[in-house]
Amino acid sequence: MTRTVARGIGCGIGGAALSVFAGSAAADYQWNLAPGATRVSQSVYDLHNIMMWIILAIFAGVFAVVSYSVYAHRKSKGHRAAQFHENTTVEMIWTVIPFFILMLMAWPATTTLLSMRDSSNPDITVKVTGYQWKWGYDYLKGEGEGISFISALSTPHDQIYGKAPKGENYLVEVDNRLVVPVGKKIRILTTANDVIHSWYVPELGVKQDANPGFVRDASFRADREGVYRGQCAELCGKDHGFMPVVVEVVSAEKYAAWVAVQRARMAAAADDPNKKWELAELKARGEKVYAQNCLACHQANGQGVKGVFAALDGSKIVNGPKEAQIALVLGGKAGTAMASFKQLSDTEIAAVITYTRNSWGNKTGEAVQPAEIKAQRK
Ligand code: HEC
Ligand SMILES: [Cu+2]
Repeated sequence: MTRTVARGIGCGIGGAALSVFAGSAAADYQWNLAPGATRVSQSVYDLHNIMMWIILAIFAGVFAVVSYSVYAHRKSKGHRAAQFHENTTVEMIWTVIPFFILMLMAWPATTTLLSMRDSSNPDITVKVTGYQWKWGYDYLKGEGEGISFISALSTPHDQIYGKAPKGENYLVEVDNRLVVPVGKKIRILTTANDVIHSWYVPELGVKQDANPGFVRDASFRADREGVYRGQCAELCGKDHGFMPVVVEVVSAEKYAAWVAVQRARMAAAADDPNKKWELAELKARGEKVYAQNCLACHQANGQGVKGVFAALDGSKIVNGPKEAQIALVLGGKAGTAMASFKQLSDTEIAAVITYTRNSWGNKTGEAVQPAEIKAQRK
């Protein structure tokens, strides 16, 4: 499967026209939209091509008449401009013909739009949550129900900062892909935790905004197995370009196997909230939680970004009473980029707080236990 993202986003009318002339569209569809892997994305693609031909025909017709008129009735041949206005016949013609052309275009466009909006009778329902800057997937209904994970960019920092050559799927690769079975109707419920994001996979014909406080839906049924890549398509802050979407469409058997593996992984990872942890254990676990959830703003060295993201190294809150810090991480701080992290487990929050209280220059020597987080949850 070739990469689509640049194509999907970068396609302009000029590009599409070029590919129409290029003839072998399949070989050179760099310039065109992706035909995609669903019926909807195929009809979006066809729709686009039909419109291009109609536009080209109108362009050619109008341009031919104008060119002919300019040439055949030029002043040097002694032609004089006609002086008339309000010609009912002409006005009728130029109203009726465009009306029929518009009808001709509206019919397939409306059919496609209606099929895009139809998310009835899904086989599998997945809630997609946009976070600054990653995606959360919760399988709500259908085979795989209960599976839940976070999907974050996996492109190494060295590639991003130019210290290593860029890989094949630069900025469109993730640690955990959304895996779905081929030929099944997948309903996506989108929402967001902080700001507006948009879940966009051109080859699946889905682009759906994810709004905080609202749930929207979309659906797709992939006809072909493969890996389909997209990106967040709603400017959502500093790392907007770093929260790609990767969907892996697999056979029914592979999907069943994937579900089994996820179930086992989740069972193994389920932490006993009453377990008493050692400080070193918590810190090690917390470092991972920090890298996944906090590092983008507060930075690896805990210094944050001056004037934008508070420093945790030397912070009064991080070195003060732990209740206040727990409350902040659980509840976030209204009106700032510091969002609530209540979606993390008690153990994860305990670990990340312990990590921040015992890293860089912070030396409280205190471990925060999962039970303390649980007690403070409302
Ligand atoms: C999207 C950016 C962002 C992310 C991600 C983020 N924070 Fe924050 N955080 C902020 C901002 C901004 C503030 C300052 C809020 C204010 O104005 O008081 C802050 C403040 C804090 C403070 C208080 C610091 C002080 O002295 O005021 C703590 C503690 C903290 N964050 C912990 C965390 C932890 C733990 C995580 C990860 C689980 C995290 N933050 C993730 C943006 C972020
Ligand atoms: Cu986003």
